[in-house]
Amino acid sequence: MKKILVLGAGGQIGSELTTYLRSIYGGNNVVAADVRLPMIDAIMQGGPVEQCDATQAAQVADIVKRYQIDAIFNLVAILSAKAEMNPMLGWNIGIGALVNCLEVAREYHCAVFTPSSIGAFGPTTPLDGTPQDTIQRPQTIYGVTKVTGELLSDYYYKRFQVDTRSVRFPGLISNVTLPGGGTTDYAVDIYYAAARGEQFTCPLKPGTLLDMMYMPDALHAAVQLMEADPSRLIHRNSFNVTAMHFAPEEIYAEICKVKPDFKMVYEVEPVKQSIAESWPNWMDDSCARAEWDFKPQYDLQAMTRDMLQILDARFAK
Ligand code: AKB
Repeated sequence: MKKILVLGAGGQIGSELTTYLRSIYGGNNVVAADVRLPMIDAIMQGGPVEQCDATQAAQVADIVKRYQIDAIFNLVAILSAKAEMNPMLGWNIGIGALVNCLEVAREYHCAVFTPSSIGAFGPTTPLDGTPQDTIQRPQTIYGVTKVTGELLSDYYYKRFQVDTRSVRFPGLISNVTLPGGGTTDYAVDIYYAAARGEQFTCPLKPGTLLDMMYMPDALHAAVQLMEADPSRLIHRNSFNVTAMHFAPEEIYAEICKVKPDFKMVYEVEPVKQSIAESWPNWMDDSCARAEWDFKPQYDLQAMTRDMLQILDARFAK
């Protein structure tokens, strides 16, 4: 990758991936694009910025041509719980951006990374040790877009040799930009509540296991996969990747080791609960480890210490 375009650069992943990519490939070689400007200062000041509605093919093509882009990180999506409120919006944004990226990539010879998700699985998937290749019958529109994305990306690779690669991200925990509209968002919100000294209301039942990952591991995984030796890749779209899995009471207990007065109550949100119950408890990511050496650094304890240190410092100001 030499000239990179990040679509959805203002979102939860994009706002950190852009800075990470610029630190590796140089500020001027990473174009940050989003439908809404301005984005955070670090992005606005760290390199080129473009306003782009990724559902408009001409806008994506124009940026790719002008900057001679050779790799696109397509992060445009409406997350699971929000997409259930407006399924057609979820479909049109997710698939609209994806199809445009793939077509532009075919014409201008770009590689494409489009994250998939644990949302690509459903209740008939084996939920413990979810295999790399298994049943994928999601019951959310978000999941339907993710499975479609995996299939289309593989199709463009086989049919047109577009270098498409992807991971199935679990819930991502981060402290720069809030996610918004996801089922796993509670695992971000709980840290903000703890750092602010507030009681946390958990939208999922005790015992609801979900895969999770701290953002630094997710950024590293995305770049590592895109730089991986293609001759080692048996799979492409998409690899299971995970770093930890826990239920609400487990992340709460970990936070209480640092903040013993922290309080959590449960107020279950039925849409989120039913989505969470249809997703894996934990995935088997051995293919990612074998084919491109995926190896996350953060477990629940290390992530909790880091999140609270960063958020405590921010809210103390
Ligand atoms: C969501 O909860 O919708 C996302 C995801 C797991 O893809 N965080």
